[in-house]
Amino acid sequence: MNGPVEPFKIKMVERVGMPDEQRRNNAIIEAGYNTFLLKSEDVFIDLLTDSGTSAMSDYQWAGLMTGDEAYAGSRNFYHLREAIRDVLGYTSYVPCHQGRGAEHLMYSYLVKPGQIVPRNMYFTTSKLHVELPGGRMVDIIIDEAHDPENEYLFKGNVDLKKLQALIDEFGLGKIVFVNVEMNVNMAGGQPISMQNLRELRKFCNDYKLKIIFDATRSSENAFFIRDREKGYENVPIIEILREMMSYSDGCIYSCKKDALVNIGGFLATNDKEIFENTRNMVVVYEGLHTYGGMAGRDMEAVARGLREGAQYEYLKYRVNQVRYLGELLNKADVPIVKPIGGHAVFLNALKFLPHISRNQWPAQTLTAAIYEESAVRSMERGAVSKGRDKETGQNIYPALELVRLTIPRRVYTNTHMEYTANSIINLFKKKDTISGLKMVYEPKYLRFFQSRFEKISL
Ligand code: P71
Repeated sequence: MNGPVEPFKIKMVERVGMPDEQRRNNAIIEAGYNTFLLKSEDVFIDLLTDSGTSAMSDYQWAGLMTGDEAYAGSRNFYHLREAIRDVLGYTSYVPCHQGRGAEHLMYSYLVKPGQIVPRNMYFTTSKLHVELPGGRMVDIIIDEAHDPENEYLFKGNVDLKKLQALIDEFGLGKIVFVNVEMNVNMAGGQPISMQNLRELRKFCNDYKLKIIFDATRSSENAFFIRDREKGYENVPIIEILREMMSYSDGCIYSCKKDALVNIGGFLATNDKEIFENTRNMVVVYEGLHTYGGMAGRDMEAVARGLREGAQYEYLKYRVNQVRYLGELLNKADVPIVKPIGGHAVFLNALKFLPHISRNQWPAQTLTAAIYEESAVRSMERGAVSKGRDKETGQNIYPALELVRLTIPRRVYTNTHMEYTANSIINLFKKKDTISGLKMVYEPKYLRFFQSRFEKISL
C-alpha cells in the first residue's frame, strides 16, 4: 500500500527535530501530562490539531502582499465576499478573528435563557457559546455515531426522531434553531449526507425552525458526499457545497481548517435579520464589520484558500492521506474509529487501554504515552474534553473516549504517517505497562486546555 500522491511540490521547508527520551520524559511531566501544555519545540510530529496548521500555497502567500490594510472597506473584504458567494452561496457575511468569534456573535444573538439547541453532537467551543447566554445543547446525532465500531458511511446524520422527541417534550417555543455540524469533529470526522440535510430542511420548514450550520469542515464533507452518495459521483465540489448550504439559514465557519489558513473565521447568511444584528455586534467584540479581527492580508489568504480547499484533486489527496494513516493502524489491529474520518484518525482509548478505568482518564493517558514513545503530539477527545454536568457538577463519561491524531493540511509527508503508525503500533504491543492519571488541576472553562495530571503508579 502506498500513500496518496501529493498534488503539489514543496518550495519551502521547516526543520523539525526529534527530542531524545530523557527530554520527552521531562517535557511531559512539566506539561502535567497535558499535550496542550507541551512546547512545540519539544514535538517532532504535531498532530494536535488540523486547525490553523495548514501550509498555505504560493498563491495564498502572494495574496498576503496584496493586503489592503485600510481600517474601513478593505478590498480584501470584498474578495472574500465574492469567494463566499461563489463557493458557499451565501450573500452576506461577517468576518471574525476565528470560528469561536463567529459562534459568539451568532449564538449570543439567537439563544435566549432556558432555550435548547439540538445539534448533531457537541463541539467544545460551540457548546460553551450556547451555554453562556443561558442555553443548553442537546445531542440529536444518530446512535451509530456513538459506536466507534459501526461502519455506517454517514455517521454525522441527524436523527429526526430525536428532534421530534425534543419538540414533543419541551415544546416548539424552547427550540429556536437546529445546529448542524459538517463532518462532525467529535464523532471522528464523520459526514452528514445530502439526503439527511434535505429531510431536515423539510422537517424544519414544517415547524418554522431555523437551521444554522457549523460549516467548518464542509469541503471535506462535500468530498464524502461525492465519494459515497448516489447521484453525486460527477458533481463538482462547489456545486455540492452550494446545495448543502442552501438547506441552512446561515453558518459559522472557522477558516483555520478547510480554508487552508492559519487564522480567520466568519459567519455567513442570507437572512437579513441575522446579518444586521450580528454585523452590529461585531464592532463591539471583534472589529469593524469589514475586517472583524482579521488583517486585510488574512482575508485575502482566506478568499484564496476557500477556493483552493474546495478543489477535488486536493480533497482527494487530503482525505486519502488521513485514510492511509488509519489503514496502517487498522491492519495492525490498533483500535480506531471507523469509518476513518476526514481530518483525523481517532484511537479508541477504551479498547487500547482496557485496564485503565474511566476516572483515570484513558484517552488523556494515551496522548501522554504516545508523546513519550515517539514525540508525536495528539489530543484527548473524551471525558476531559466533555467536562462536568452543568447541574450536578459531576464528570460526564461520554461513550466515545478517543485520542485524535489530526493531520494538518499539506504539511506532513506519507513517511511521517508511517513513522506515526509504527510508533503507535509499538506502543500498542506494550500497552499493559501504561498506567493511568489523576487530575490535579482543573480550570473552570474548557478544562482540557489547561488541566494538569500526575501519573498513578501501576
Ligand atoms: C480543533 C479545533 C480547535 C480547537 C478548539 C477547541 C479545543 C481544541 C481545539 C475548532 C472548531 C471546530 C468546529 C467544528 C468550531 C471550532 C472553533 N476546532 N467548530 O478541532 O472544530 O473554531 O478554533 O477557529 O475558534 O482542533 P476556532
